Amino acid sequence: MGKVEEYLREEIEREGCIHLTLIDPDKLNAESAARVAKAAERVGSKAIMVGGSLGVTEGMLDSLILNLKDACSLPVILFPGDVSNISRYADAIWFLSVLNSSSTYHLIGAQVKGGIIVRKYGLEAIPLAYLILGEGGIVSYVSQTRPLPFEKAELIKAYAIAAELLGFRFLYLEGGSGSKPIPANVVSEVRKCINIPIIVGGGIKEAQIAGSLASAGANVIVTGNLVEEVRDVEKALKVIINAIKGARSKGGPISR
Ligand code: 1GP
Repeated sequence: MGKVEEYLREEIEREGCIHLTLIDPDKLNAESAARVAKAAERVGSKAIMVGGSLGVTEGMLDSLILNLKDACSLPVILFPGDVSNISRYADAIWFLSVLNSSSTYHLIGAQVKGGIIVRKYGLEAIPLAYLILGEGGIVSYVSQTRPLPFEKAELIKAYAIAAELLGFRFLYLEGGSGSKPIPANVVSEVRKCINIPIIVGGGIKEAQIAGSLASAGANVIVTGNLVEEVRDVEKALKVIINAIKGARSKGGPISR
């Protein structure tokens, strides 16, 4: 296990549920990204994820990440939409497979191409099962995924169990950037059947939603859109992070 994963697991064990900030290089330039990262660090977000579904090149990532690193000391984790989203300057990469995609490219093809680059750059890879639910958003179109409906909890649970049995070390329940957030009951159903940490993202902009997802068993809450939309990033993130910290019960037991 690499340093970044070790750090995330320690933070999760200590706090139950943590917050990560997502920056999409297609939406924020290097300067704004640095401003967001600085604010995120100040209010207790634990890492910066960088990536997007469309319009991201390695050159864009390189300059943005170098800027981020000057502005804050949080680890930078790549969240790749494709093979073009790999930068040697990141600290780690979510090495992900879109488990409910119907395209072999998004299940294993991109990983075959990207894995060689990850090795060449010496990046820490964190194996991540990525499941797209609900409306799915743009990511479901570009990854040729038929999102799993929220009301089909049995199906979502079956995918989650398969992810754990296949050896993935984290599960990402993705509602799609800017889409309807995943209902808390879906997270609590999944929590009951797996021990790997659960990451939840997509459309989370309200404190009450972040808090209820943390109470339902999410170990990581990701917000992206929010930091692109608000004027006062620090204030907006603080509200979300305070809600996570104040949640009734937080996260759930995770396997080490
Ligand atoms: C998107 O889950 C992330 O891949 C975050 O979603 O941009 O809607 O916060 P938002």
